[in-house]
Amino acid sequence: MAEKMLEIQNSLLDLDSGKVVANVKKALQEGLPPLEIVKSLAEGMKKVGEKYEAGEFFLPELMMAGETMKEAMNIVAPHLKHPEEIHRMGKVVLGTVEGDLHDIGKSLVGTMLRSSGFDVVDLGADVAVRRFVESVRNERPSIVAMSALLTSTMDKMKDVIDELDREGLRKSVKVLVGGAPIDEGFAKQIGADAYGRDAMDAVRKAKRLAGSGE
Ligand code: B1M
Repeated sequence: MAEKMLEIQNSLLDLDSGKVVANVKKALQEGLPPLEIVKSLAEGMKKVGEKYEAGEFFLPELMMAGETMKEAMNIVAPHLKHPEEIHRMGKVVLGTVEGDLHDIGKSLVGTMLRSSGFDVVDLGADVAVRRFVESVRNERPSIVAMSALLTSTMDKMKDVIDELDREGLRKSVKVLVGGAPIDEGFAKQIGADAYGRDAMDAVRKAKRLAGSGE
């Protein structure tokens, strides 16, 4: 299994989307756990990020890897679902905050939440503060989940919380935050209810917030 997982990671690092798709399909056919495939893709993406930081990759490579990751996730996602459990855990409104176009981690969190039984309303990336607030008003979720990947956009999370407060909606919803620059301390500082370190931790925290966590 470890070898297959490494193949998936390496094909993503090689920016060979055809090979990534083929490797993912093959892994599914061979019965490898879909969750392990997702973890391999996320690990591959992390390494792509490291290459970018080391000056070995540039924006076009990042974009290519991002698109490939999404394509691969679309193939794996249906295999993660357990239809009989869907919608039992409550509703989550999810999005990447305003000014921030990074949506791979957010989508991964959404996929994992869905496969754990949450009904996820994914607002996408670059979601305006007002849109989060209106969605809380209209969708009546039990959790609003926000992702930020840029230090310049993370404060938008506080703007959403403040706006929810002003509109009298804060008490009706729990706030879950995450993303590379976010940590427990920041989450506390802005008044969020929980911080998710990664997609798995986000599910764990969402379950806890929904009252059925470990
Ligand atoms: Co950008 N980017 N990017 N980028 N990018 C980062 C974030 C950066 C750290 C790279 C770097 O310089 N080292 C840096 C931010 C620096 C900072 O703010 N401190 C950066 C920059 C600067 C930029 C631009 C400004 C570059 C430019 O234009 N000059 C620009 C900004 C555009 C904008 O948003 N307005 C930009 C653009 C892009 C691309 C479009 C090319 C592409 C995004 C494609 C897409 O998302 N559709 C991109 C990418 C791919 C990255 C890196 C390389 C990888 C991000 C990623 O997808 N990781 C990233 C460097 C890095 O992270 N090492 C970088 C894989 C993903 C699975 O992980 O998103 O961290 P991640 O999600 C994790 C956890 O964080 C967590 O769970 C996920 C998985 O377990 N998590 C949550 C995320 N959301 C959560 C929510 C939760 C809980 C957990 O609860 C709700």
